[in-house]
Amino acid sequence: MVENWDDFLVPYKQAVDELKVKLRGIRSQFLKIDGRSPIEFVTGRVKPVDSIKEKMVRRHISEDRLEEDMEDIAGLRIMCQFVEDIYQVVDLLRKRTDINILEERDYVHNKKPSGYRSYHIIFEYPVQMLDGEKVILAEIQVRTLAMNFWATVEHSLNYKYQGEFPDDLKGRLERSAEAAFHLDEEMSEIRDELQETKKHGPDKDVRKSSDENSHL
Ligand code: 0O2
Ligand code: 0O2
Repeated sequence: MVENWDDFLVPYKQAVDELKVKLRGIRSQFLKIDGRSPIEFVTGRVKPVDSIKEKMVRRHISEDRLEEDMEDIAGLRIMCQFVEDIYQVVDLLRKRTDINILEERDYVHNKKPSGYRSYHIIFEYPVQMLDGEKVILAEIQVRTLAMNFWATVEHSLNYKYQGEFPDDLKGRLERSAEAAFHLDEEMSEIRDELQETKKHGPDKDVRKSSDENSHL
């Protein structure tokens, strides 16, 4: 039984604070070395007690199984510019020795019926407490800015209307999610084409200058 929620949540808060620093550190390192980072920004939160209680009812989780069965009490989000960045970030996370990944859910290429897309990673994370180490479960959601835009708006509409959308509105929300994904695909294509142009640009210049030389 949870006697005091504030006390129960202390290691989760510690984990979220630590992981925000660590994940934002990846971005800083990339920017320093490369000038571009696959991580655009990072947010995190401890699930509010009301949401924990609501999810316990919805998922039939008893209070004494909370630590084992509720994976997202500590939740982080990593936002990326491009879909490809998501997989680069996931690869980086897989190599880390400070987290132990238990499960990966690829909702990027297997969207949920609502239209939701993101890559979820469930992992164990050790927190140093006064009375020793405590290993907690946590979740990282990795998504593009467009996926985040859709999920944030859909979540707030869902909250307001408690998920009871008429079917036609559900369909429109799903189509909006698809539109957001098309935007992601289009952005990736534009980036690829720009990179191609950049790659071949100097070649053209070389050809041009050698052509010019041949006239001399
Ligand atoms: P709401 O109503 O959910 O939007 P900082 O000072 O920047 O280090 P700060 O201000 O404490 O940190 O918060 P941060 O990390 O910038 O962002 C917190 C917000 O991130 C939360 O908003 C959540 O919306 C969102 N968030 C991050 N990770 C998760 C996650 O895994 N699951 C969920 N559901 N939300 C997440 P608020 O302010 O709590 O309110
Ligand atoms: P919050 O408020 O974001 O913390 P579930 O049974 O769906 O609750 P499950 O199967 O254990 O959860 O995990 P899943 O589906 O891998 O991930 C659940 C989390 O993903 C949700 O947390 C949301 O953050 C996000 N998510 C999943 N589906 C949707 C969706 O259709 N729309 C939006 N906006 N977010 C989604 P919570 O606990 O619902 O809440």
